[in-house]
This record gives sequence, structure tokens and C-alpha cells, in this order.
Amino acid sequence: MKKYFNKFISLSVLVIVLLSACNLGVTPPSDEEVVSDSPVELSTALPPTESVQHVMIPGELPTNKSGILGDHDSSTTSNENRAPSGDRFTFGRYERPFNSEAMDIYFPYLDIQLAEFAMDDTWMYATIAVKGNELSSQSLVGKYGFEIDLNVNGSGDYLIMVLQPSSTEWTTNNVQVWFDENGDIGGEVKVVADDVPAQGNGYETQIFGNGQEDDPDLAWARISPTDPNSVQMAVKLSLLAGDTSFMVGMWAGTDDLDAKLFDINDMFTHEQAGSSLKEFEFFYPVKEVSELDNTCRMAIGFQPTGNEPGGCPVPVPGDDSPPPPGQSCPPPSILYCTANGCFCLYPQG
Ligand SMILES: [Ca+2]
Ligand SMILES: [Ca+2]
Ligand SMILES: [Ca+2]
Ligand SMILES: [Ca+2]
Repeated sequence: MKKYFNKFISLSVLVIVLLSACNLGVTPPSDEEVVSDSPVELSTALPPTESVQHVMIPGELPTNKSGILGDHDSSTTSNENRAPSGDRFTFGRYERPFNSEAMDIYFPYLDIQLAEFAMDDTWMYATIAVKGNELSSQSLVGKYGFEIDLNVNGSGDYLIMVLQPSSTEWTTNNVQVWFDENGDIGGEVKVVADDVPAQGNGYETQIFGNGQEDDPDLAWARISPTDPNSVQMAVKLSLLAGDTSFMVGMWAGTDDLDAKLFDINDMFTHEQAGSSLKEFEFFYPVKEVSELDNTCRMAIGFQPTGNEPGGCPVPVPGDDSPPPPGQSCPPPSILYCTANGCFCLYPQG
């Protein structure tokens, strides 16, 4: 039913666009423009009609967040050509905002510092704040996105991505939504690297950003008007088809952040991918998987136990992780806020 409704809306928009185009066609030229009165020339001078008529545009983000999550700051150890922690290929966790092999170039615009998720009646909003460049302002020339695991089984269902956001106005330009229609993401063992690299096709179905979407208003992105190092994405809640409890993990990267390469740790071996941690001496440095950062997945709409596949750990009852003073945690711990409050997560293992 919803599908037909969307089709109806799309058709209506098309009709409106066509009508607008017709109106343009019969608008009398202004006095200065009377060069030719040939109707043939007038019709060939029509502007292209492929620009999309948007009906719904996101506004400001809700102040109430459904989840807040810190991520490791690789700038603290970048002069040693390594990440401080948070890079565990086997478990699908990445902290490698560095170039391949030498790891002597650190990309602050790929280093996630804080991720936030929020919802209102119409939209879900994901915010990714990356490391600021202390020497100069920087362009966010990476890809930024988030994965949604609807049934909390560790296998991502949707990937929303924006490529090189450059505007502080909401735009659908360079925004993509991908779906894993055949459900093969995660391979044999969800989240965890498979023993034998899988031959899956990742998020193979693009449902937005290819010019053939049912809903031209489904997904948007902008750079935060108040923070040049924050990317904001807004996607209609209708994508979730009524689901209210799910997992969300955030990503930043370049070539290796590719819808078809999910899960990345099933497409490469650990040897091929390398590691950004010198403690993993057999795998250091990063090799075929580089210029990449992600977060653990935060629980949205429910209180996590910490056992959700790919989910962020949570303190066990009785654990006295101190509540973060003023929403910041002492390194190397990171902040995690769920429906039940905030705590500091310390690196495990
Ligand atoms: Ca990370
Ligand atoms: Ca990071
Ligand atoms: Ca797997
Ligand atoms: Ca697939």
C-alpha cells in the first residue's frame, strides 16, 4: 500500500514538474528577449526537467538524542604511525584513519570522535563529528555513513552514505541509501570475520541516489551549520517500516567504505587488511584496508545488554564505571549514552 502511495506521490511530483515545464514554455518572453517568435526554437530552449521537486526537507535536529557514542582519537598517537586502540579487524571494529603501509599520513577528516543519533516524528538523524584540523580548516572529502541492523542479529540491513559533503544546507546530492536484499551480509558468522573470506555481494541494492528512487525526499545530508567538522544525515523513518528498536553503527572512509564490500572483514583476510595497532605485530601496519574508521553499534529504542552482535559493550551491574563528568570520559575510555544514561567504556582486551 505504502509502495503504491509512494508511487502516486512520485507520479504527482512528475506531473507537477511537467506542468511547471509547460508553464515555462508558454511564458511570454520579456521585452528584451524578443529575438525569435518561432515556437520550435522556444520549445528547444526549455530548461531540463530532471531537477527534483522536493516536498519534505529536514529541519533542525532534536536536542534529545537516542544515542551518543564516543570513538577513539587517533591524533593522539598519529606521530607514531599507529592508532591508540579500537582497531579489531576480527570483530569488525576499525580505527585506521591512515594511509596504507607507511601510515605516515593521518586524515583527521576520517577520524570519528563522536557519533549521535536522534529521531523526531518524521526523520532519523545521524551525526558524525570528526577530528578538527588544528592547523587549518579542512574539507570533509571522505564518505560518511551509518548502518542500520533492524533485527539486532549483527547483519546490517541498510547503509546510508554521503560522499564529500560540502554544503551547510540540507541536500540530497551525493546521498545514497543501500539495502542488503539477499541478506548475505555477515557471511557465516555475523560481525566476526569468517574463516574463509565470503563471496557475498554486500549492500547490492541501491534504493536512493541513483535517479530511480521512489521517494526523492528519503535521505539528506549537510555539514552542521554550527560545526564544520560534523556531518549530519537525515533519513525518513518510513525506511524502518515501523521498527522502533534497532542498532546503528557509524562509518567514515574513502575507497574501502564501499557498499559492495560489506562486511569488510569477510571480504579480506586479516593478513590482507593489516592492523593499525603495533601490538598486533603480525598484522601491523594497515595494508589493503586503510583510510577507514567506524564505531561499535549503539542500541536505539531499547536498553542493551552488551551482548548484541556488533553492539557497544555496557557495564555489567555492580561495575562502577563512573558517570562521565560533563559528558566527557578520560582517555582511553569513550562515552556511551543510551536510554538509561551515560557511562564511560574502557577498551577491552
Ligand atoms: Ca573507530
Ligand atoms: Ca576514531
Ligand atoms: Ca562474518
Ligand atoms: Ca547482499
